[in-house]
Amino acid sequence: MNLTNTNPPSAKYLKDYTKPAFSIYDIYLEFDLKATQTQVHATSKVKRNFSDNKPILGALVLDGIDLDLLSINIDGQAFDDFQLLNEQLIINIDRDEFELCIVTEISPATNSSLEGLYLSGGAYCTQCEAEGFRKITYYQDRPDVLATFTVKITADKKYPYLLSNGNKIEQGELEDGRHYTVWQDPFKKPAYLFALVAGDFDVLKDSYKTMSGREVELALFVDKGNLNKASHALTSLKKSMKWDEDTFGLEYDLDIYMIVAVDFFNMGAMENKGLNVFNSKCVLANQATATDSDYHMIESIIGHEYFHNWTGNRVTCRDWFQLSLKEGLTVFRDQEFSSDLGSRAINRIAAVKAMRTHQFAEDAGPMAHPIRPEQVIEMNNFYTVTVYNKGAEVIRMMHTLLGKENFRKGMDLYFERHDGQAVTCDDFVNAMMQASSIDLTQFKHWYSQSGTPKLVVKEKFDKTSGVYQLEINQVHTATADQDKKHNLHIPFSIELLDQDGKVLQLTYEGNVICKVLNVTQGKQVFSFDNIKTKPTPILLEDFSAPCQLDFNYSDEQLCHIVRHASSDFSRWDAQQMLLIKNIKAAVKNDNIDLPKNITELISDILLDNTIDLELAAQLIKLPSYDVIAAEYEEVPINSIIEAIDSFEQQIAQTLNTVLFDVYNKLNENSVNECENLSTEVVGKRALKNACLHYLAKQNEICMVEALNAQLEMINMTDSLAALSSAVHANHELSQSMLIAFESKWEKDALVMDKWFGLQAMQDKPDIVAHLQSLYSHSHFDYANPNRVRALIGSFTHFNIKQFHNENGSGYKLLTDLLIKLNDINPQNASRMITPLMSWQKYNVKRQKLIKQQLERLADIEDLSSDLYEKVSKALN
Ligand code: B3K
Ligand code: ZN
Repeated sequence: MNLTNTNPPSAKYLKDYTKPAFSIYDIYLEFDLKATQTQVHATSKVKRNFSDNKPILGALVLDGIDLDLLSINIDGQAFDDFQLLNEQLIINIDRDEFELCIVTEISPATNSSLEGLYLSGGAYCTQCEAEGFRKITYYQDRPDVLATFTVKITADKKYPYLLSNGNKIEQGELEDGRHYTVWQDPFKKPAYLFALVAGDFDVLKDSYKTMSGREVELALFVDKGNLNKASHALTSLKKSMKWDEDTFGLEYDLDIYMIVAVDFFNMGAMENKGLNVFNSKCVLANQATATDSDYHMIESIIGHEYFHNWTGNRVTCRDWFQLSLKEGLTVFRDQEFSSDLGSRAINRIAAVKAMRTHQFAEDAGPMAHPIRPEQVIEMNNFYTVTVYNKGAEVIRMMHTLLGKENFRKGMDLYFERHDGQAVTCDDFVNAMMQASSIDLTQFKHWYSQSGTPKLVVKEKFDKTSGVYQLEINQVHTATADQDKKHNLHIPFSIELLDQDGKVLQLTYEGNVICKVLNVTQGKQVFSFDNIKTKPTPILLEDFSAPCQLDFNYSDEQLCHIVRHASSDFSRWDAQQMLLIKNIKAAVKNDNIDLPKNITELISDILLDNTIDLELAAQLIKLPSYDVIAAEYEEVPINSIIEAIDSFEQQIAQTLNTVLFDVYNKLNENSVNECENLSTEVVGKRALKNACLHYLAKQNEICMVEALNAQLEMINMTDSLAALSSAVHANHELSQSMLIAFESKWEKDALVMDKWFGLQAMQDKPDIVAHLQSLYSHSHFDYANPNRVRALIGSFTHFNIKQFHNENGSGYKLLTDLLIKLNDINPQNASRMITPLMSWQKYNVKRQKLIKQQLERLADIEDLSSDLYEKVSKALN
């Protein structure tokens, strides 16, 4: 390993936080946009900070990367007492207040990192979170420096729209075909919320009347020709604005809210004040090009970015270690929004799946970190499932412990105290604690402790006394980043079902017991009386804490819950446990037959006329490979894939008639319902396509017809389901279907991403060569993260068998790509490396192969800090 040869990037620590000696409180930015020579004039008002009434001594430290420094002036005079050191500009000055003017030049056209100011297709746009503003000008690029921004943008008139944060206060024409606008944002903000966009767009406009009666202009900017895909996003925005008013009493604060869709973007979207920038994938949708899941995803991301206006923008983070302050809370808010608008159970199932597969894996691997990390090399590496999704679970636990009303009081107090400030996670918990008078001192360990707690539960029933007991043990194991662990305060929600499936009231010695048990010690026993026969417990109900559950359920108990629980989530959860248990048994015993009680259960679900159809779709699906893999220390990759495949084949065969009947019934009206997005029709499509997934395993003539008919449809959910069922089943039709799909959609980049994804999921021995040939496809572009993820991300995440082929070709393919991306776009490279990070989970042969590839990465001369942090952690 060569990682130590160069000057390695160093870590920053939470414990080292200090307030800066100076703060910039107002900035006037002027951009003269040119592809390779954009001049940026930054005029800042700077003031010295005080601590305990004493001035903080020290220089003004500004961050800057890839900037050409043209001049520095202080209070109108040229200034030269500065140093340029390690991507910082240090200004040595003994004044307490002054005006600083810095002129720099940057090159948006050659900036392929998609951070700072860059060109996406034909439009200029910016991405500054976390630390991208330093690629625009020298500045205090840290979230605790809040300033008012005024921005003048000058550009050629071939960019008709020149946008920035806040309100437009001026615009005008210039000579030689140029024009300008001036924007002013009245709200103080950190630099990471700055945005600039310049381009030629189609615009969808609307307006929203806030709860206090103010009219807000809404504008959605999309590439020319895409207006027919813009309305869902705008409708979602209005729903978000209303929901936040109804649920939290939070109103939008500017006169205009703008969203711009761009094709080249590293993440889903960015919540810049008043000017969100979105990955086009997370905005554009119509029934012909987007699936029902795409529609759902768009609604939730539009909501998420909108909700940041209060949780993130009005109240922001003191430092980046506090990222979960805004992200965990905002994910919780977007999950609640989706649950209030759609099905709560289906949304909860999706959130829990993400936790159990991705977050638990992160906790178990070399990148393990608490939701408030303590040390960071590259901040962009910490926009993780832990900070976001586990962060949201931590907020949800507080919601459970406090109850809805107290939680709302806590939110109100948080805004009352901290509006306009940059604060910490502790500030948030303190507001919750004080508003509710509930002690959250022990609970705070959730912020500093990494790892997934395991809850080992044992039951005891005494028929004579009618007492039922649950003994709950917290087990915490060391993680890569942390040896010592505390016992946590865990809200453990339960229900007890009697033999008829009725919920028993929880009592003990005359007292009613709340269903949320407060687990605070290493070992605790909870007793319940008045129970006549041994009940079936539903444990960790609704995933009331982000923990693993260890309880020795029998198949009968699990079937009882699936059949009788009143909560749809509990039914799904029990069904998962039942299937996981049996798939694991099949892995161990080399494919035992699928137990009859499982096929019966699936058949009964299919024939149930009263069940929610989307839930039924979830209940008949087998757990994914990831879910099963998470159960093992050393993952038996091929045996898991074979066991799942064998169970699917058995279900397809045993239940062939009922699957086909249900499929046909649900498909009856589908042509007329192509454009219908109601819950009912979405549910119909979901269940129908879950049946199709099984049915495609058979090459019967009726299936050939069904697959072809669905592919022809003008509804993307249906045509994609047909195509992906055919590909997964290696159906004889799959090749011709892929060709037909490509010729139909070759002009639509987002649909072509779906096609690239399916190409990569094919289980064929020459898949690596095939993927390499697709690098030359006219639609493929290494610089576009959507494309790279569609092709290679799908391969590494969903074509498990071929990616982990013991000839090592999958690992090498990914590493070759990472080496290329290290130069083009380090953030994307760093996201794509995830499947190599968990090398310890595989057999010795694979471990060796993956380590060889990690060593190759370690040897790169200009390894980015993004990859350096991950590769060094993986190899240590
Ligand atoms: N805050 C942005 C993510 C920024 C990622 C920087 N690498 C989107 C979001 O969470 O809403
Ligand atoms: Zn966010």
